Amino acid sequence: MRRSVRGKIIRVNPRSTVVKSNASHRRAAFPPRQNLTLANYFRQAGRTFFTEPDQTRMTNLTADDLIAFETDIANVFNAGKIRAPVHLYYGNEQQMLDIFRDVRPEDWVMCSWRSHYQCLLKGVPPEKVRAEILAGHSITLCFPEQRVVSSAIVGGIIPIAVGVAMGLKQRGEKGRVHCFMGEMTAETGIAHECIKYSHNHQLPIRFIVEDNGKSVCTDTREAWSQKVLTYEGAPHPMVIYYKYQTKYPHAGAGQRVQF
Ligand SMILES: Cc1ncc(C[n+]2csc(CCOP(=O)(O)OP(=O)(O)O)c2C)c(N)n1
Ligand SMILES: [Mg+2]
Repeated sequence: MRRSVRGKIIRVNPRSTVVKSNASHRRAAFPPRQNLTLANYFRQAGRTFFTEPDQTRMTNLTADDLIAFETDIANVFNAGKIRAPVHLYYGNEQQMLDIFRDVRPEDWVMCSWRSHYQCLLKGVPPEKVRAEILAGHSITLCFPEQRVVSSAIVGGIIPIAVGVAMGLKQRGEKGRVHCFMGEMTAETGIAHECIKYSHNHQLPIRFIVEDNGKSVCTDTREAWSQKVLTYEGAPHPMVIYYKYQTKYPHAGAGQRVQF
């Protein structure tokens, strides 16, 4: 275990860390971390709005399945067979599996340009996700049937996610919103406003900040001259924050491909 400025860092798997916050929003003592999934960890700590039991995972996919999917896409991309950008995940499989234990079929999953794992874990058939990626749509994958929506505009998906959550609340409909964003996006004004608005209106939404340390090729902390990012350690009751180390570049799979 290592310490961060705001709290204790816990190892979830060798490639990644989750930060336990000391923030004042905390509603209960943090449980010991051993053998806890990320979702259970946050739930027991009173750090999630969603209190349902978590046998809701919609697929039987494993971390290895997720990695194999991205490896296949990387190979196809490097072979020059995808004539559009791809943004691959790696190193956050366990956190994604944990987060999706608290995602139900009626929920909406809102994503950025990097969304292959979310589509798979929300139950879109892998061959359908693959076909869309090969057709050049990786950066804006939308599957209305499974309630997955993406936008490749930095911050673009966040107000849309808030609107969906507001709609669900106003109509009294079942379902919640899970809005994913990178750590640079989480520092933008639109993210801060949307998170504040959602909290003040108690909307059925949570925000997941995925910190790979980079905004394209720029170090996010250096860019902001900020050692600890705003939601690092998730010092907000509607935010789940996790850190991961990817082996892929921001876009593509490591080989220059001319479209
Ligand atoms: C409005 C807008 N400006 C710039 C870009 C180019 N752009 C794409 S991803 C990105 C960096 C985002 O970093 P982060 O939020 O940390 O997400 P990550 O890709 O690291 O997961 C930028 C600047 C964009 N897509 N939209
Ligand atoms: Mg990033």
